[in-house]
Amino acid sequence: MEYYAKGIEKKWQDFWENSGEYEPKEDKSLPKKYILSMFPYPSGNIHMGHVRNYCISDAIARNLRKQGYNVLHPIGWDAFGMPAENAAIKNKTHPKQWTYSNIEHMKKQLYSLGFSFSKTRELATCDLEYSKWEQLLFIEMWEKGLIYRKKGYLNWCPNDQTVLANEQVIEGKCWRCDTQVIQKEMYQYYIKITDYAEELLQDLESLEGKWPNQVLTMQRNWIGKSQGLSFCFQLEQECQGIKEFEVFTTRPDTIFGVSYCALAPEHSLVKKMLEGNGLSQEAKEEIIKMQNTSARERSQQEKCGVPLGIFAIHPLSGEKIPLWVANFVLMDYGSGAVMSVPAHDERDFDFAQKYHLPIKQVIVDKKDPNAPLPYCESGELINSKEYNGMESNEAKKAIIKHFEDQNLGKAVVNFKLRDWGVSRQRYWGTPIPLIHCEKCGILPESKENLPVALPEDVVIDGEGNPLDKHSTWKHCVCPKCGQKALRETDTLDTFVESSWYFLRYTTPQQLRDKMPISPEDEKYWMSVDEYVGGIEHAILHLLYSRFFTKVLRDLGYTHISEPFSHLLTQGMVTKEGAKMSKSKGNVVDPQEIINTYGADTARLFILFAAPPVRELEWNDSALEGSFRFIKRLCAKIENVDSIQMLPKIDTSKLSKAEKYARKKVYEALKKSNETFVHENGYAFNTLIAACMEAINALSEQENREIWSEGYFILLNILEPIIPHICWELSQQYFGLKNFQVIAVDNEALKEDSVTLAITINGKRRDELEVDLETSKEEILALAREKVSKWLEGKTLTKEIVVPNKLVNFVVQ
Ligand code: ANZ
Ligand code: ZN
Repeated sequence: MEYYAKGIEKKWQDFWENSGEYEPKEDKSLPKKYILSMFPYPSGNIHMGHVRNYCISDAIARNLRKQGYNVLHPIGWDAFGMPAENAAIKNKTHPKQWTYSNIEHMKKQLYSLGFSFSKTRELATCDLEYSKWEQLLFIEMWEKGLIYRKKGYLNWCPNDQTVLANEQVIEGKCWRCDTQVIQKEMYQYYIKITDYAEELLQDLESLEGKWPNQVLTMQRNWIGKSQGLSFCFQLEQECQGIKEFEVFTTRPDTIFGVSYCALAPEHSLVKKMLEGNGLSQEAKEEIIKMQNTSARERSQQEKCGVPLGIFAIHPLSGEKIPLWVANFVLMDYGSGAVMSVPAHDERDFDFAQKYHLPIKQVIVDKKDPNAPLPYCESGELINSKEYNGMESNEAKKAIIKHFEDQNLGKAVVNFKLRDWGVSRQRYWGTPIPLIHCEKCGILPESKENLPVALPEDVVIDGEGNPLDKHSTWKHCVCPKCGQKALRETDTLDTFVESSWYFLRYTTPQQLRDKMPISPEDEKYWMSVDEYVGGIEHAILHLLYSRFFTKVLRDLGYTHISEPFSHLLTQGMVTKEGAKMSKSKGNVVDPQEIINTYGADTARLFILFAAPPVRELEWNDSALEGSFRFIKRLCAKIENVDSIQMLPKIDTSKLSKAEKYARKKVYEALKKSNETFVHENGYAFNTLIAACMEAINALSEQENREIWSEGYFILLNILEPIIPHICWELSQQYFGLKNFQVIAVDNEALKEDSVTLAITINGKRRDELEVDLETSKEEILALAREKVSKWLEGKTLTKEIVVPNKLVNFVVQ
């Protein structure tokens, strides 16, 4: 058969679509699997990263269908965001039109790869229907007190004229346009993710072994739970009404090593000092300069500080401790002030050296008492009065107890996690459904008026917020008092949309306009059994999705606490060692591959080139090789002339080559069963290699029944990887197109011969292949003959046969 990919692939894609082959079944008594790949941003064209992502999830989904599962494998579009607006500015297109036409184009590209997505569950997050329910969820969260408005300094991209989340600032620059980010004070809406910090941390335990360790660690660090002691230092002299200030430490065991205290430039005590006249003009200017630098910039600067010229009293030793302002103390962590222990903290050490402050050791490493300072680990206490000789952990407890007993301080838990700032001053996003009324304050739009839709007639020129500039859109009436009011003109961070789309997918078409998430369907489909996507989402998207799931659970929308029971993070696609990207000019366009070789070749190459978690280096000749493999499969299968799928084969009469061919086929089948298991990492590359070996072995024998059996099994195994050609060949040669579970014939896997090493006085001389049933006498006779030249003229004193391993001759 001539391999003509284009015709075959179009034929089956049409067939799958028309027969609704990949739509999930309504029957909820069937066992289910929910396989999800992260939805794409409709940038214009699919890239190799998308191809890899969907090849992996598609192979998993197809294999599960074959196992009899009811499979949900949806696709959608993460459709709001800045590129649409940037395109609008550049090309004078409307973001909506740009987005939907990109979606159309990319959809065609995806379907031309034969992915078994459910068409009826598709969605775009910019669909009005999606906005409507997202706004309803937002309002319910607002009513529950989970959303608040607060003024604060925020990252501001002067180019995009928008606030950026910390995570969207990369090395001080905007993640999208690379512009230097500045600090700007303004009102923002925040979602209280910190209310769930403890649960978000705790539940990571249930994902152990199911999510990559690396991702679990990144989430833990991001949440950043610290336990320690919070207490006050009394000032030596009252300073403009202030008598004390609070510090937070995770190392109360080092308290006798404090040599100074450091305050954030925004600390209230520092502000008071700036008002008074205790500081020199020079010092004041220095501090104001610090205040005007973003927290982010400060973290990259060299440590520096200004002495305040005032002192605090050490709560245990009574010593006088100098106070400093330091650029490394953050106002929004702990209490914005620290007790500094240079001997046991890197940062404090550098600072103390720079400003010649005392360094006092209070912890020793018992194994290495002369270790250089700073020594930052636990150890034994010295120079610490009654705590001398205690272990760090013991001392921490004792010191905390002392503070609590004396009412001087208390044990506290702090998190690094900050509330999620969700408002953006952009046009192309979900409008925040809030209204500002002079009389009633800020209140949500009434639910029956949802969705609050974006106006279409906007000027998008890259300056300011188009919704704010629109002449009429923001004018509305207050839902409570009916007076004139103003709409909120901020839109939501697009991470909000991607935090619940997987729940929305479970709702079938006919219920979509009635509710955000259908309870019965949610109950059946959730959680996601395998989530496939890029490691770049290891923190934000996955954390926000986990958070939303918990919030929606508490609002009664879902019955689960963790949305993704397994996570598979795919590696990057690289060329010449670098990630494929437009800026590097090393992009391979999937469309070209499809045009030249067909979808199956692209799929086979992607899954054969590397296991999913690894980096995948582009390789033109391997692509050619994949194409040749499919052609070879088509050519070799012509040996099959029967419609027998699994003929009864009398194995007692088979030749060696025939047995070997069956063995290779069943080895591939066994490998297939092992490959599609999360814990084994879906190593499709070794599965494909096993199929190649099986085809070679099948070609080296001429038993037609074995060909039938072999190719029937191989088509079954390969269908998840190269579906079009497998459906075509299955139809041509086996008269049917459904794929099924085939039991492994363990008899066929048995070895019928073994290779034995022949050693003389323990030294390897040769080897010998014998049938498994060969007797010991026969083996020895054959072995003696094989190594006769080494035995000549020697006296054989002993002959040893270690079954299935070796024959040893002892000679003198
Ligand atoms: C004394 C000390 C001695 C500290 C020592 C550490 C080591 P994590 O673990 O990240 O929570 N700290 C407290 N508040 C701070 C702030 N607002 N800005 C900058 N640093 C702050 O870090 C807690 C430690 O970070 C605290 O423990 C405090 O320094 C510092 F050998 O107290 B430590
Ligand atoms: Zn009102």
